[in-house]
Amino acid sequence: MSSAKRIKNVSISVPVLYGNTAVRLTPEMRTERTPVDHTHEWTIFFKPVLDNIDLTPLLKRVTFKLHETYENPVRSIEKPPYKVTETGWGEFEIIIKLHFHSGSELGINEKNFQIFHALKLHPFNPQHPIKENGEVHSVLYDELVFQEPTERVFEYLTQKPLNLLPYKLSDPLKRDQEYIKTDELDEIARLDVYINKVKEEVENQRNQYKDLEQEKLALLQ
Ligand code: SLL
Repeated sequence: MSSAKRIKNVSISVPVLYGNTAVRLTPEMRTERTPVDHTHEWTIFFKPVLDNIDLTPLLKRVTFKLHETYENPVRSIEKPPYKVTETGWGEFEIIIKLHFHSGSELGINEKNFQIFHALKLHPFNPQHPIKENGEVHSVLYDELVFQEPTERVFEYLTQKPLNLLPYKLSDPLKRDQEYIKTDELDEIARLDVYINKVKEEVENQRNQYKDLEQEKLALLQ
């Protein structure tokens, strides 16, 4: 059997975490090379949820594309841990790109493995308790989904216990669209808070309106 053969009706899901941590720069953390306008130190990272998962047989490197205000904005990391630590003053979007080894036996279309992460320096979720050292965490869960993997990929990824999901391609021609399933739970939690705020506000306005109506009636009497 050739290792480029695909295994039908199977997808392998690799749970991953990506995101950033950030802390305010203290005088002790500064060096003579730290620009004076920089206020924070942050780390952006990408990793499988399980520590024993080794993606290096598949992953050639991970690049983190920073804002162009940074020198050499595209940072390339060849081996785990896939992370970049920097200092700065502003928030921006970081593009995390997973570059897979090519080769028909892997059958992976690498240009589709891109993750966009909004770097957070300041607390952004009213539901997150503030950490004692003021550290901000913006970490998201996602899954790399290998649909109908080749036998080679299947072999790499099933050496350790993983999630095996039954899977059927809705459109075999669109194979490369669907590697990354975005997790929106964090966003939903944020929206929930705002929806409750809006509900409260509507209730306040309604009460104010009632009071005004009563005043009006009193004045008319
Ligand atoms: C903003 N649109 O205005 C964003 C851009 C860029 C942040 C933020 C590092 C600068 C450097 C840095 O913090 N750039 O190293 O010179 O908020």
